Amino acid sequence: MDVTLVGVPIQTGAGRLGCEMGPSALRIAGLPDALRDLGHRVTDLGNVAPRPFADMPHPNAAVHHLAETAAWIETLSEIAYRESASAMPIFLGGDHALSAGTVAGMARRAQEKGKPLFVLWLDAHTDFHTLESTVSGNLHGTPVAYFTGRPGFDGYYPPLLASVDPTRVTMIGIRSVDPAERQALKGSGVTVHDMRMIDEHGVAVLLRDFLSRVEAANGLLHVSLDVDFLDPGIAPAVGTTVPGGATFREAHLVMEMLHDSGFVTSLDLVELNPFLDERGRTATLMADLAASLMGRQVMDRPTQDFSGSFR
Ligand code: 6HN
Ligand code: MN
Ligand code: MN
Ligand code: MN
Repeated sequence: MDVTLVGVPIQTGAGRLGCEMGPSALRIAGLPDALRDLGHRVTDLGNVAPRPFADMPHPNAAVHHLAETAAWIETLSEIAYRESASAMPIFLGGDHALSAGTVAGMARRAQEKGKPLFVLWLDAHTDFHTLESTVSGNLHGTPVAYFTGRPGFDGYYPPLLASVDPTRVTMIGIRSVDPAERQALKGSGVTVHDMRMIDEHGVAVLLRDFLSRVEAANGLLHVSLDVDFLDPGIAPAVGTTVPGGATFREAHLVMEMLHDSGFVTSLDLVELNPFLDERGRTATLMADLAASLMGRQVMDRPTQDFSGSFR
């Protein structure tokens, strides 16, 4: 498969510094070579930069770095749309605000192909705030509201050229939802599978149901993997850890099922903050998960870890 890696060193959507090092850490963890070893033709665009921006105040005083984040979103929407014409784009984040752009661009691509876009949101959080409802002001809490076309972004984020039908968005791993998000999600059509659903049914049942809907609709599928989907015990390198996340085995199973489905057309790897990592273990795990999604069997993992070495 033709794969395009896009480094997205955005950190303005997060509440603390460090995500801008994410793309480097994912590369150092060996992701590009792991994909090449699987037989994919990999083009790495390197790290991209947002278009120029000017100050943009918002009535919600909590909101910070709005102009820079909006510039990123506009640039990424263009890149996702452009690159998905000829390859599967994999976005190396960078905080989760980037998905407002990548998913918007993929929605445009899907529209042009006359196919529906489905989104699998693997996260502890629902990221369903608007610019008005966010309390932290951290814009990584807003991408899903934006790309599903909720009002409240006009004049701030770039105009949405194609939106994602909320009934085609499924979230798995959820365990931290703010009151305003909970309210807005009710009746929105978004499918929210919290950790209890995983405990009671197993992640495979939930995912199989979603994948059968993608298949029935012959859709495109965008996967957005937030580091905090994973349990902080195995993935400490994220600014928004929440206890009780997905295990190594659950996460790999999700990736392997996604690979087997053959439906995934674009991927975000987001929220990795290498400043908070322990000897690169979270970066390595994220790279391993991406490799599983791209076809590596968990039993084929290298017995020796070459990540970080020259070879
Ligand atoms: N993420 N709901 C919280 C907030 O600040 O709005 C957390 C957001 C987390 C963002 O998961 O990418
Ligand atoms: Mn600042
Ligand atoms: Mn997130
Ligand atoms: Mn999260």
